[in-house]
Amino acid sequence: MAAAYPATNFHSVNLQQFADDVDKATAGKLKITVHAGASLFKAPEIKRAVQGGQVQAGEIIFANFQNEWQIYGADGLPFLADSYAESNKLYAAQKPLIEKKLAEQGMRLLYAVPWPPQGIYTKKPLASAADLKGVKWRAYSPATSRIAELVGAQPVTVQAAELSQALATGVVEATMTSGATGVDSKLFENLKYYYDMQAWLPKNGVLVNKQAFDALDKATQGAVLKAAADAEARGFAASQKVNVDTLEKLKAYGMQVVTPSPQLKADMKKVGDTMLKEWLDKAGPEGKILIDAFKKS
Ligand code: PCA
Repeated sequence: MAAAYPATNFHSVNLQQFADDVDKATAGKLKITVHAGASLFKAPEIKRAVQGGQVQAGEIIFANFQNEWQIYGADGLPFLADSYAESNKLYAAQKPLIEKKLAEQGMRLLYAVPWPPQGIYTKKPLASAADLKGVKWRAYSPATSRIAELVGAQPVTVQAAELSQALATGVVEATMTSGATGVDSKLFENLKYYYDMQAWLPKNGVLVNKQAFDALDKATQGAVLKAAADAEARGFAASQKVNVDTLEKLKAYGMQVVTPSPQLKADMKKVGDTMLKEWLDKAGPEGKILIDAFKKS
């Protein structure tokens, strides 16, 4: 099992628990070794590695793969689904499409868990989005790069495993991510402000190579699916708890955790509106069906 985030991150802890549950339920017949921290493959390489069978399973962040297929990026769009309840609804609408696409790609979705809501980390205070002009902005996905372009910042794509170093060396000076990654990557060492935008909740998905899964006997497959369903429910609850806890930790480390001004919020909402339009243009009829299903739910 290849994973991209540190072993102490709540997604990784949940994944380890999943592996332990499978071990127990199969009386040691199926052992899953979690390789966290992008130690096996870098975040953007994990999906292909699972598809090609270099590793039997892996955890990805769907939003990283928006350029491959727009539907993967739906949960990375600012202010489309910006609470846990909305995230759940969007997942329900996305899930059948993602399962079908992954099946075509020779994989199977085991479970998905949202990151906590995304906010903006900066060195200097932000009155409005104009204060982001020219700022070296760390992106982790096509959508977070696009946000930078729309506010006039300079996007640099850096995955979480390299974020601390990119900040320490001055390659980047702002980012948009969760409180969880803020704590994981000690963003308070280089940045001073966290604007709690609650803009979107990107999901991680745990995938298994279909051939590897099909090769398991029926009882083992059942144990994996049961442990996956448990991990999904456990992860959803953990994400909400981590959201509260990490914002408290950021404050304890001296970070200013700020409610965005109405102007900043309005500016970012406008960015979100533009991005949804662009996304719908690229996603075509499938995208419209997804958004309609989500809005109706
Ligand atoms: N942390 C990951 C993705 C979303 C999040 O909250 C990151 O910053 O790379």
